[in-house]
Amino acid sequence: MSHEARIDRSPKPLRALLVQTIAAQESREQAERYAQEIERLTVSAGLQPVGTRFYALPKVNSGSYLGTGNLDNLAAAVIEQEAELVVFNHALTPIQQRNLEKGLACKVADRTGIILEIFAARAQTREGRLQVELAALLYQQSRLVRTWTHLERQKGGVGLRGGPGETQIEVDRRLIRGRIRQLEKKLTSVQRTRTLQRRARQDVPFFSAALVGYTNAGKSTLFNYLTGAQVLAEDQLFATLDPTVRRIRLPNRDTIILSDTVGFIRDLPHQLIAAFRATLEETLEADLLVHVVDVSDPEWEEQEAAVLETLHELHVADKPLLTLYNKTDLLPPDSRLLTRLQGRLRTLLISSVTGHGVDRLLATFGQEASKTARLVQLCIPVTEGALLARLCQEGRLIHRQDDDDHIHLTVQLSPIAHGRLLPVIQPYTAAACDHATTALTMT
Ligand SMILES: Nc1nc2c(ncn2[C@@H]2O[C@H](COP(=O)(O)OP(=O)(O)OP(=O)(O)O)[C@@H](O)[C@H]2O)c(=O)[nH]1
Ligand SMILES: [Mg+2]
Repeated sequence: MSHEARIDRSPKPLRALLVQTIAAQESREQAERYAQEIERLTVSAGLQPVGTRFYALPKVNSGSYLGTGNLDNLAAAVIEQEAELVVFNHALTPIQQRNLEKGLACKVADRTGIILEIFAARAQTREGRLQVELAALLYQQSRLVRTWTHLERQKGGVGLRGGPGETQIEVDRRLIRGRIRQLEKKLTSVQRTRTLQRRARQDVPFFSAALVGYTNAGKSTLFNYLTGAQVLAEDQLFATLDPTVRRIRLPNRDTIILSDTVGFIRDLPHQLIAAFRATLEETLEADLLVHVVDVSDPEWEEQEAAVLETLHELHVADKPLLTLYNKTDLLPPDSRLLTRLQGRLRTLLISSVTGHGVDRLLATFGQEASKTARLVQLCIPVTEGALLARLCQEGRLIHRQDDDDHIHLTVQLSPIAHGRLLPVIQPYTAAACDHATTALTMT
């Protein structure tokens, strides 16, 4: 057996000690909820959390983030817990990261690094992988970190294991700049192809809705419930990365298009937004944004606000928005929260697991779709069977009445279908038809 073959390709998860600070205006309870989130992120990143240290920190220390006293305490905890990595639930500057690594004699990752690591492991499509790699490089670019191993890895991520020495750093920097340029070029070309495909898709005359929301809110569970799709829905953060699109047939027989995409998170690294902007913007081109909120999470209000802020950053905050308060099955039926949320404008209470409220959701989709739809009254000769078939396929037949020579129709069309069919249906609009009938009676 060669030496290469004996190398363990699936090493044990690194033991990660978590650090959560409590800022001056924060309560211990809030910090504990933040700590739960970083713990789940750490697990999603394939690490093994071995405990959390809390530090009340009225002011961040620019050199070591924590200040000397706290740092000594943390260094002792690293030894005690046999931690191989310390994860800060905050953004660290490159200098802070380096000083912490020296002071703790252990690798240090920040919140952005962990999120990038998860994205790197999850990205499936070529575009997704390029975007994650670009995000990771943009993050690395400013960092003189010895931990950096990016170019040695197949996938993105920031490299939590091993890394080249300091002498390597200048070379790395040049390599990073070159690689960033290369990636940007590749992404532009992938995105150009996709724009062409999208144009073709935009011709599809259906109303479209996009699910958005905080990670783990239940978007994919709802998507699967509504479409019968098999998108990975799991109790882990950032289960979904690449967008999926499906058609759904509503009870009123309208067809709409629904998409599921990556979840958002508080303090989403801006490198990720930058790298994913093209994909996100495309998904968010929908007619309606459907914001899924996990109301069983004590932090739901903050999460809702974080999503709205991200939508703002993506310049889609002025789109029609429907809010779904999800996971209501986890709240007691007489909960004050449910009563409070009931009847809020443009919101629905649902459960994607039990299906509670889904009938109202589908009815709302129908109403929203018909808001943008155009009603046309037509009178087509009975000989125009092909046109009749096309109208039934691309629109919804509301009313039909046949006489000897003509079929009188009321058809609902989406704006796009209306635009496309206009040249064909123009001669048969009700006014044109009245004229034809009058002319006929006169002869
Ligand atoms: N009890 C309950 N659990 C739910 C409900 N909706 C989703 N879940 C659970 O919540 C977890 C996350 O669901 P996902 O559908 O993966 O969430 P997501 O919003 O797609 O998450 P990301 O893809 O990570 O952004 C899963 O364990 C689901 O089973 C619900 O209405 N009730
Ligand atoms: Mg998902």
